[in-house]
Amino acid sequence: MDAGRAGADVPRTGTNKTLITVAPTGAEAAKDAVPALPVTLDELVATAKDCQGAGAAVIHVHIRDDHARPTLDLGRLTATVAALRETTDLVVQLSTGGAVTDSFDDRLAVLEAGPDACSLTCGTVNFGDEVFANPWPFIWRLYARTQELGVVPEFELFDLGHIATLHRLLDELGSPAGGRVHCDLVMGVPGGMPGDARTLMQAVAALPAGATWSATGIGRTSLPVMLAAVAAGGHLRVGLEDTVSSARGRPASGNAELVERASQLARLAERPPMTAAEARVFLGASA
Ligand code: KMH
Ligand code: ZN
Repeated sequence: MDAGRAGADVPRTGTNKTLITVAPTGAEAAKDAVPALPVTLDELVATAKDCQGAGAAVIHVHIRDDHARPTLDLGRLTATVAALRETTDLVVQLSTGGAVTDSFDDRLAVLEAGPDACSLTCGTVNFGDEVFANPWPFIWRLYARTQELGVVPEFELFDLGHIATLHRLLDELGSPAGGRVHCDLVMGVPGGMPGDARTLMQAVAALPAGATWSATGIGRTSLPVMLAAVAAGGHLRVGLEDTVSSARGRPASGNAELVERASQLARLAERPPMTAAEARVFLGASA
């Protein structure tokens, strides 16, 4: 693992702009509890347009069925990719994580919906009272399939051990589709790495040389992780998948509010939000 490491002082921004990803829905929050959650295709498209207007360049997509329950139905996923492409310029990143109850085969089949990009979690992690399972053989198959199909993976890292697995994956299978290694540090999951500045810097220091990275903090860790990521020159993921409030005790009005706040911080740091077209170049996703 040491061979691919670069020191914490190596800048990994890759640009003087900030990539903002919105994760608008997730698989965990219930529509009853979070009315602003986009669960229908119309709601998702409206959210996507608003979030692009607020500064997002990538959308991380989970979808729901007619009862607002998480689903990996391939027909719905394919229609969702098409609708988002028609109505926005956003890089469409489908979740291959799904819900903790989804099978490996269904999660692998997500790639057949033809997205620009996908999430690819690099290890198993306790997930509150559940387990988010990502054993090595599944990670290997999923990554190999992204290479075959030309889908750009974003490596989701919930724990420091996941970074060791990312090194092993790149060593064994080589570069991702698009040629860029972009990671997302998912911090503050109960069971994963804590969402604080010290842990963020340790994780960044362990990334493969040349990798770029975003960070997101779950729940109350959202703000500390966002502030630390901006300070360290990283990129941002925000949205109701990760946090449903904009301040203690104040539910977010919607995803666009969370994206707008991230955009303001990025501008304050003089690394304004990337456009979707810039994000495609940055991530190696085709136009
Ligand atoms: N819903 C979590 C179990 C991903 O999208 O790739 C997994 C998740 C990660 O959200
Ligand atoms: Zn997700």
